[in-house]
Amino acid sequence: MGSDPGRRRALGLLVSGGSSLLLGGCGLNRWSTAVGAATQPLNERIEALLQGQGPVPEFRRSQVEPAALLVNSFNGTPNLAPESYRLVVNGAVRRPLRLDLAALAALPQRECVTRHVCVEGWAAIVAWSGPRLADVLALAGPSPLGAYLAIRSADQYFETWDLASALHPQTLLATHMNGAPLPVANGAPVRLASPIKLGYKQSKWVTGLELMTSLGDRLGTWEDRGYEWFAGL
Ligand SMILES: Nc1nc2c(c(=O)[nH]1)N[C@H]1C(S)=C(S)[C@@H](COP(=O)(O)O)O[C@H]1N2
Ligand SMILES: [Mo]
Repeated sequence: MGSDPGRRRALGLLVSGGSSLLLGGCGLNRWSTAVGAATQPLNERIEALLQGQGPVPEFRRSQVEPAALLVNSFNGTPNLAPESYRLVVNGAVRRPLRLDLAALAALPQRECVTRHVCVEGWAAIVAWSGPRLADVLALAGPSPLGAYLAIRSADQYFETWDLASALHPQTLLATHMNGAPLPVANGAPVRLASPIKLGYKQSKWVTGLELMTSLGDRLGTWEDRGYEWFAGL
């Protein structure tokens, strides 16, 4: 942790009102970017309250929009061999894991037909399927002190999430999209998919999950360049 927590808290209280209450779940706003990490703990609590933990209404399978989902990759397209793929789950857990694709397929499979929203101004209804992220984390025995999740990807993309959003019942580690195996361009073999976060939170080519008790210096590939951290929808 870079900054002294006492100081962060004080700054957060000072500037919180306008930034988090008025601008709420918007994808990008310069005000919250400017105050950035200083407001984060309070922002997060307020956004979590506004959002609640209930499931988002879903679409019908007939409503998926395959052509509307634009590929958005910033660091090339890693090709992960399915046989040697392992998902590392570590950090504040009792049982660090290295899961292969068979282990993920053995978990209960969910399908969520939800809207993917990119901050760049496009959206698409997609049917994602795979295990719930919550079920994968549960296998590792998360510590009660775990509060954040760091997500590493094979293209060096990096994300951090609040644990409540990671445990949301519609947050999946998707291995399939629109009824077919996930295409490489969309993150095969495993990507995050969730209707409660903007597209840039939804890491493709996920190789590592680390449960953390506090956020470190890096918040995420885009967040570290000023994009909003919570990025709730
Ligand atoms: N590893 C990784 N994940 C990523 C990205 C990326 O460049 N690398 N782009 C993000 C952005 S901005 C969006 S909108 C979605 C796009 O997903 P898609 O390419 O499957 O449409 O992936 C997100 N996850
Ligand atoms: Mo995006």
